[in-house]
Amino acid sequence: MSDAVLMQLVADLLAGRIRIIDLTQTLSPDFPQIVLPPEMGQAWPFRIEETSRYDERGPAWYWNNFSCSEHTGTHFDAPIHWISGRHLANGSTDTIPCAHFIAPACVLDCTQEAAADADFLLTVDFLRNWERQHGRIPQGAWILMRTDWSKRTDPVAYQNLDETGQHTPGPDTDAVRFLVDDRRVLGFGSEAIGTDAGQAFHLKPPYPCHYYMHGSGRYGLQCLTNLDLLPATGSIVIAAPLKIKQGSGSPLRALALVPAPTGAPSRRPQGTVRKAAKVAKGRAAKKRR
Ligand code: 23J
Ligand code: MN
Repeated sequence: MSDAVLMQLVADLLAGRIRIIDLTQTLSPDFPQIVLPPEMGQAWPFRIEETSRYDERGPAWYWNNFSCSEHTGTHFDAPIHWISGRHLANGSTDTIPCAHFIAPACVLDCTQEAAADADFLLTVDFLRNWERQHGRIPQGAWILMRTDWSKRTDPVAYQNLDETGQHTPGPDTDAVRFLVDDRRVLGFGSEAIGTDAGQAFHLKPPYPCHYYMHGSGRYGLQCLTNLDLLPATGSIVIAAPLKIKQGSGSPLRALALVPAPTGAPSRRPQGTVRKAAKVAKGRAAKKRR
C-alpha cells in the first residue's frame, strides 16, 4: 500500500485543513473525583509532588511524582472495569486491540435537555431523531454525549451532589442496548464524571451503560471537554489508555481530528513543523516523477 494517504493526512494537518481538538481536562488535584458510598473503596484523587526543580535535589532537572486512580480526570474505561466484562478476552488496557484507539465519533447535542434537567436520560427516541438528521450511527463509532457539563468549572456544580447522590445526565437502559446491539458502537463518552447518569444506580440493571457496554467489550470515556467544538459527524477520536497490566482504565490524552470549516484561514507551519511539511512535499513530488 502506498504512503499517499498518510502524506495527505500530514499535508492536511499542516495546512490547517484538519484541526486537532483537545478533549482532555487538565489533570490537577482540583479536578473533581467520583464519590461512591462511604462503605465502598474510593478512587484516589490526583496527587502530585515535586521531585526536584533545578535545585539541590536535582540541579539541572525538574520533575514530579504523581498518583491517582485509573478513573481520575479524563479517562478511559476498559471492559474488565465492570463485572459483566470480567471474563472477556482483550478486555484490559494492556490487551485491547490498538485498532480501537482511533475511531469515528457521533456527537449528540443534549445541552438543552441537560440544562433543563441534570438527571436527563438519553433515550432511543432521541437517538432515532438524531439519526433522522445526521444519518445512521455507523458500526464501531464513539457516541459522545454533549451536555456542556465540562463548562461547569466549579467542582461543586460539576459533581452536583445532594443527599440523594450525584445528579448528572447519561443514557437510559434501552438507549444503551440500542447502541450496543443494534448499532454496535465502539463505546460511549460523556462530559460528566460517569458514562452513566449520576442516578443510574436506580436503573435496571444499575449503571446500565457500564453493564452493557463493558459486558459486550465496548469502552467508556469520561470527563471529556470541548465536545461543543466537534461536528455531529465527521470527526475522528484518538483515545489510547496507558498500557497498565490488567488495567481497568486509565487517564489519557483524548484528541479529536475535525475537518476545518471550508474557507477558514489556514495555519502557517512553523519550525520543525515547516520542515516536516517540506519532507512531505518532497516525497509527494518524488512520487509524481
Ligand atoms: C465505579 C463504580 C461506579 C461507577 C464508576 C466506577 C465510574 O463511573 C467510572 O469511573 O468508571 S459509575
Ligand atoms: Mn471510569
